Amino acid sequence: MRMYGNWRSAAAFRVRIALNLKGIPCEETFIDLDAGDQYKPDFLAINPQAAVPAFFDGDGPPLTQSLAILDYLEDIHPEPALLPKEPRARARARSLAQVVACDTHPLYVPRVRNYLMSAYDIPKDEMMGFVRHWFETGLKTLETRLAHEPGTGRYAQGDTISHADLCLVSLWVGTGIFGVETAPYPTVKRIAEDCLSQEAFAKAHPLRQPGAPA
Ligand SMILES: N[C@@H](CCC(=O)N[C@@H](CS)C(=O)NCC(=O)O)C(=O)O
Repeated sequence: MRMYGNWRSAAAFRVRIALNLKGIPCEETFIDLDAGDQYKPDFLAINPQAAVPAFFDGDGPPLTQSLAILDYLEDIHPEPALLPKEPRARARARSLAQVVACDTHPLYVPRVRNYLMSAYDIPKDEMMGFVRHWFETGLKTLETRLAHEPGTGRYAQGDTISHADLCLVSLWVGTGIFGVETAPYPTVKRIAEDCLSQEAFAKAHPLRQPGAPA
């Protein structure tokens, strides 16, 4: 298997963690998002959305969208399971994952940040305020839910790692990159730090990928 990713990409990070947990080898090629390599014709032919990850299992068109790739990995390699079997718990794990992947992460990807600055002439520090606002909104939602819902256990859903944790961690590491304060989110912090202490998460960490700053 192989995929196109980027060291800083939260979406590629989620996929990398699942691959590590399931023991699936995958070769990753890094696309330089800061240099705009996602807009080069060769890459647009792979993903017309100009985004990573783009994931290949054998020949044929790539799979895109990290949550769809996570579902695919779950289908072809069910063990260890990264979604609960019980329908309600499964839906809750997905709901928590989607808070991050559908409603938080899309608001701070490079194309949104760059468009804010170029189309509306918003200075970089104000754009970063926009990013931090949506980070904080996502983290606050997670914290409130995880601290109060009975489904929370050692991990976001019960005592087994699920897609919810992969997404939670992918948001959490971004707090360091974007300078978001973390003290108000102790439950998110507890789960993120527990996950990141485990090798499958640690070796997928953005700062351990080629191209990351030392
Ligand atoms: N919803 C997509 C997000 C994909 C995405 O936007 N990836 C970012 C990196 S995390 C990217 O490649 N952005 C390029 C850009 O915004 O120019 C997923 O979960 O895979």
